[in-house]
Amino acid sequence: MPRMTAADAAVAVLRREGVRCAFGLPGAAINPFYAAMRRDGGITHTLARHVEGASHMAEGYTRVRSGNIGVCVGTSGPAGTDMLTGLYSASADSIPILCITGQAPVARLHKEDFQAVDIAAVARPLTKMAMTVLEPAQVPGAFQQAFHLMRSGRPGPVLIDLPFDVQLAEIDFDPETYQPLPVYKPAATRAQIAKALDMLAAAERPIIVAGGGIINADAADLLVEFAELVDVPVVPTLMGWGALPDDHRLMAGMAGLQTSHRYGNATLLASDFVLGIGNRWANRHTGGLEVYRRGRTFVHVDIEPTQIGRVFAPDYGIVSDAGAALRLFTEVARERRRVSPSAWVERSAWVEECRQRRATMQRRTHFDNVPLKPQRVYEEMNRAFGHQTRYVTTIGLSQIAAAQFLHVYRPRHWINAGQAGPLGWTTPAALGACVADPDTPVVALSGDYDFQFMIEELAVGAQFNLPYIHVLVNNAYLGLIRQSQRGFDMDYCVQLSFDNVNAPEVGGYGVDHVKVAEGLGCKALRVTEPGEIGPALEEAKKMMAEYRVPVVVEIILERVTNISMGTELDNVVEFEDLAERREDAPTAVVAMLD
Ligand SMILES: Cc1ncc(C[n+]2csc(CCOP(=O)(O)OP(=O)(O)O)c2C)c(N)n1
Ligand SMILES: [Mg+2]
Repeated sequence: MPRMTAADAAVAVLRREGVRCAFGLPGAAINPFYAAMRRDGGITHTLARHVEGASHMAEGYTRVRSGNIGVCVGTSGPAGTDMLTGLYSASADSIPILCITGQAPVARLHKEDFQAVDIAAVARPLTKMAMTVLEPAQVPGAFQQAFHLMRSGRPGPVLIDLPFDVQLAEIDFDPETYQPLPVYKPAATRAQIAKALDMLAAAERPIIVAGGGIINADAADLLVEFAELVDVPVVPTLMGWGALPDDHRLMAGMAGLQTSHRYGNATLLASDFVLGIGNRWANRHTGGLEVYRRGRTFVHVDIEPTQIGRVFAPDYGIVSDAGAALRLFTEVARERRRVSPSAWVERSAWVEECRQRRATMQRRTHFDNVPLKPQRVYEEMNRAFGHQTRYVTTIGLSQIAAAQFLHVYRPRHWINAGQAGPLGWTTPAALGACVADPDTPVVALSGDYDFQFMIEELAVGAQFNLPYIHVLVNNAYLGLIRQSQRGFDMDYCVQLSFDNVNAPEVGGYGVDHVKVAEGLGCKALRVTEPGEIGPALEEAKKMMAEYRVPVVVEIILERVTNISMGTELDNVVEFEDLAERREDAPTAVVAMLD
C-alpha cells in the first residue's frame, strides 16, 4: 500500500476529484499542505493578498463553469475567520467551495495555542460540513465526503481544518483506486410533473420564475425548450438571470424591489399562476407576500426538501433537481401535445401582452448631464460589450442599476453575490472568473466603496496576468445606504468625499482610484463626460490585450442619484424620468414603441 503524509493524500483526493487550481495564502500551520501541493505539481495556485479575497476568488471560479469547485486555502486562526464571509456568501447562493485551513497540533487545541481557533465550530452554520480532522487516517474520507456533500442536493461550501501534526502524519492510501462518491440529486416523478402541468394548463396568465438552481443544474437550455414548448413567459430571478437570453421572445423581465424591471413587476402582478423552478422566493424578489401571492397559484420545484414551504406554502411542491424536473416537464408536455392537440392551450395573446409591457414600460437611460447620471453608463456599457461578456458585481446602487439596465444573454454571465452581498466581493470574484475561463471577457462593476474594500486584490490580477475591465462608478458615497437613509431623514456616515491633498484633480471626490490602481500594477482611466465613456471602454479593451492586467475605468457620477426601488412589487418608486421615446432608452432590447 502506498504510504504518504495525510497532506499528500488530501492533495491526491483533490486531484482525483478534478481540482486543478487553488486560491489562498500560506502560513506556518498550513505549510505541510503547501509542501504536498508543491510535490504534486498539478494544482496551480493563485496567491491572494487577503484571505477573504481567496474565498471570493474560489466563489467566482465555481460560478463560472458547471462542475467547478473553487478551493481556497489559508492557515490557522485569522485565515479561517477571514474566509467566513466567502463561506457565507457561497452557502447563501448555493455555491460549492472547499475551504481548507491549517490548525494547531491536536494535543494543543485546548491550550489556547497561537492562532488556534475552533474554526469548524465557527464555520458550521455557513457550511454543509465543517470538520477539524483529528485522525490522520480520516483525511481521505473527510475530503471524499466533502466533495460528495458539495455536489449533492442543494450545493454549498465545506470547510476542512487540518491540524499541523495531522497533515504531517503518514498514512496508507492508494490514490489509484480512489473513487468519488455518487452524487445524490432528487428527481421529480412523472405523476408530480403531470400534476404541475395540469395546474399550468388550467391557468390563463402563467409565468415561470427561473431561479439559480437552473444554472446550478446546467439546465438553461432545457428551460428555454420547455418555455418555448408551453409558450409561457419567464421571469428570471437575480441568480437565474441569463438562463433565458434577454433578447428571447419569452423574457418577461425581472421582478423584485430593486434589481427588477417595471415590466417584470407588472407582468408578475398580472399573472395568475407561477411555476417557480430552482428559486427560493427571496424577499427582495417577492417584497411583501400579500401582494406577491394575491390571486395567484404557486407551484414550487426545488432540490432541497426543506425549501418547499419555507417562505410560504405553495399550492403544490415538488422536490427535484431543476434539470431533472425540466427534462420531464418537456417530455410530458410534448407527449400531451402529440396525443391530444385539441386540448393544447394556446397562449399567444398573453405572451403578446407581456411583450407590449416590455416595449412600453421602460426607464430612461439617455441623459447628457455632467456630472454623469449612472443610467447613461449602463447604456454605454450595452453598446461597448457584446453577448459574450461576463459581468461580475456585488451590491450597491451600482449593482441595482446594472440589473435594471444591462443585458445578459447566457447562463453564468451574470456573476453576483445575490443573498449575502458582501462589499469587496467584486474584485476577487472577477479574478476567480478570469482564472476559470480566460477566454470570456470579464467586466466587473463596482461602486467606489465596494471597489475600496478589497482593492489590494488588483495586484493579484497584475501579478498573475488576469486581465479584465473594472467599471468603477464613483459617487463618493455609500450610495445605497444614503438612499435608504432618506427614510430616516438623514445623510449620516455615508460620505466618502474629502479633499485629497495629493489629488486636487479628483475635485473633492476623495480617493484617487487611478493612482491606486496604477500603484498596484494595473491600468486605469478616468471619465467625466458622457461622450468619453464609449471611447474609454474601447481603449480599456486595447490596454487589457496589450498589458494583460486589470484595467479600471473610473466614471465620475453625480453625487446623488436615487435608483428605482420600493417595499412592495406594486409600489416601486421611480425617481427619474421614464422613457417616452425610443431615444430615451436606445439600448433597450425591445425597442420602445413610439
Ligand atoms: C460588508 C458590508 N458592509 C455593509 C454593507 C451595506 N452596504 C450595502 S451597499 C453599501 C454602500 C455601497 O457603496 P458603493 O460601493 O460606493 O456603491 P453605491 O451604492 O454608491 O453605488 C453598503 C455600506 C454591505 N453590503 N457589506
Ligand atoms: Mg458609491
